[in-house]
Amino acid sequence: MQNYINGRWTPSLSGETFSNINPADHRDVIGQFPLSGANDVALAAQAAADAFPAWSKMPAPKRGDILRRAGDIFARRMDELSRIMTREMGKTLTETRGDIQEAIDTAYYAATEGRRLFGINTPSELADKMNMSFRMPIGVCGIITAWNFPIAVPSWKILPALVCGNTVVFKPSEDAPHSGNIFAEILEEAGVPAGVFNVVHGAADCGKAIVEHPAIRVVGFTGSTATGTSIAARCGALNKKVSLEMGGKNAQIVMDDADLDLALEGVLWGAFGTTGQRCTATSRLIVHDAVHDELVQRLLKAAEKLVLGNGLTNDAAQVGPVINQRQLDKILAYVEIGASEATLVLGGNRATDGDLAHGTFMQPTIFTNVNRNHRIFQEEIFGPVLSVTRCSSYDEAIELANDCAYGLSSSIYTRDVNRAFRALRDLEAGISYVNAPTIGAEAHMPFGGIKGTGNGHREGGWTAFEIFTEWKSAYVDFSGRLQRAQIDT
Ligand code: UN1
Repeated sequence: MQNYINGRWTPSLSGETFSNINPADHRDVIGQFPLSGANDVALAAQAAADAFPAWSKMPAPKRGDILRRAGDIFARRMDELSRIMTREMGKTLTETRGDIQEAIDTAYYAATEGRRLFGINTPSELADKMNMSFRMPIGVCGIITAWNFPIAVPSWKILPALVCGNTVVFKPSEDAPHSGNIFAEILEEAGVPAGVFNVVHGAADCGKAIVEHPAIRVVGFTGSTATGTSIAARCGALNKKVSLEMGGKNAQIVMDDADLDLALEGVLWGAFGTTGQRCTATSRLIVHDAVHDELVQRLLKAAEKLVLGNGLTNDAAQVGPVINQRQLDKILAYVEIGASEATLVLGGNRATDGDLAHGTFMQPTIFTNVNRNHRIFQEEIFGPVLSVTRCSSYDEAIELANDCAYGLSSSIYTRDVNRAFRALRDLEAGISYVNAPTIGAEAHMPFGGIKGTGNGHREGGWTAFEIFTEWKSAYVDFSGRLQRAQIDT
């Protein structure tokens, strides 16, 4: 398996590689991928810079037509690609199909945006003069993403960047490189010209080279807050535009008047779907005293029954593996911390029954009696670990939910319409749900968070186009004489 640079599949210049293994079965080696460095990034950035003039001058509706075809090809290759994705990152086939569907939605949205990309005209303050403003592409965009949504999250960045007329250097996660290559195959088949889209595989060094390369004008990053913050500092020094999607510690509030069946289904899906490995995953459950004991009891019963397994070989599997040993170790360390501060009521161990022993599986884990000072209440764990905290009023619930360094997603279960709208106003998060879990954002809505989660940008929907364009203000004076703004009024 190779890099994709200037329309050609090439190994890394150093010849070094890394292994991609199946997290559900570590005996299954998917392939060796190039461990690329700054020299490989330089080749890709040069190819992208060379491809920029022609691609940026192609009419946007034509670029949109190419992306529509990419959406069609993603749909055609759904079965095969979902299996490739499940094999390399572990979530179930139902979920990897959803991941691809999100890219299809994003492709079709970007395709139609090729015919919009609206500018704004305003009246001039002077006679016989016209003011207009329109979007311009920026140049080469460096895209660095995580492994948990190997197709959807890259699509949120790459497809808007391309339809706006930019070219791209993409570094997929080392834990999901195969999906990145399929992305390249699909864009090539759709008609994206050589050099417009490039894939460079590698680790932190490779990401750093993307951030540093002078031809790369925009950096789009999804990953940890620590890495994102250091990328932002570097981009600040280099005067690059940077869009960040980072950590979350998302809370689901359940009020005393909630539909408990619904709240239970919501938290099971939000906390243990994708093995809790979403930036939007529910990691805190804040429950009103009046329903706390009943909900917790029912939650324990239901979570205990969740079926862990390899999504490729076990159709009944609901919860896949944790991505790798490093992440499993981190989760287990948090379980130890949690056990010293709160009450462990479910799970807490690596799951090793039968075939599970071949992978990095983690039991769904629940803590109760968690308070706001506990580290498991405050810190992102990124695994199937849920903290339950009591509250005695709406105000306390909101205060608890907001007592957190992150601000991505949030949710409230209540039947009181006034309370629901108050929560939409009061929750400090980029995304809030009423009577739905914290996961499940749709491709045509702004996606992103406040506080430690982001840096003010939103992917998804119409807001993604703000990241990948600059505005041009244009003035046309058709008076035939010098008119001085602010002076000849
Ligand atoms: C992520 O975890 O980085 O809302 C993205 C959701 C998905 C996207 C998650 N549509 O959970």
